[in-house]
Amino acid sequence: MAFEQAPLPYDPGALEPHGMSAKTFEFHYGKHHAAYVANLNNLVKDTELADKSLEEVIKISAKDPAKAGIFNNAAQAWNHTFFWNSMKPNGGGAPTGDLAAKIDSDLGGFDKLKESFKTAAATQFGSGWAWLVLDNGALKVIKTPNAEDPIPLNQVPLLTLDVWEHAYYIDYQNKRPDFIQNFLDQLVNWDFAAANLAAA
Ligand code: MN3
Repeated sequence: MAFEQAPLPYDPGALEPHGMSAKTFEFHYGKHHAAYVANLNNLVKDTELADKSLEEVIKISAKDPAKAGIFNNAAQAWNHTFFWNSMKPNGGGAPTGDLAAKIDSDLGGFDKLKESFKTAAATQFGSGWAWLVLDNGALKVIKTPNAEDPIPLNQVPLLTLDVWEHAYYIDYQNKRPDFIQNFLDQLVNWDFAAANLAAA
């Protein structure tokens, strides 16, 4: 059974008033993300990986340098779906409830989390991702290069931001810090992170 690209959790124009254009979704979801899924299906066709879950494919291929192409496309297929869900129309604001309490105890408060996240996202040299994860029960902000994600590290991803240039070039050109700031101000979906924490 082939892997499928999950539908967007909102209309492709829904984030346009909040700093991410329909044009970006046309390319980022419609071309880049779609290509990772198509490439993955081509690479695992008629192999034992074709019937595994996407998470299993990521874990198995991460350990095998001969499967680097499969890892890159599987992880990018997963990461993008997770990224779309890390945003919502009228996002931003501050976390509440258990997530807010855990940010206070593990990371020293929401302002410190935002600074760490901005630094991780801005200092990932070249392509990659910034993440809020649960690592051995504690919240942590990390960055990963290229397709890499927290799944093979046995960390639980709670939230992510794509900092590949293709994620922001249409709307922000070279200004990655403005894209990161807008994500935190207008797009980030703390309810998604809270649900991931509750399920962990
Ligand atoms: Mn991307």
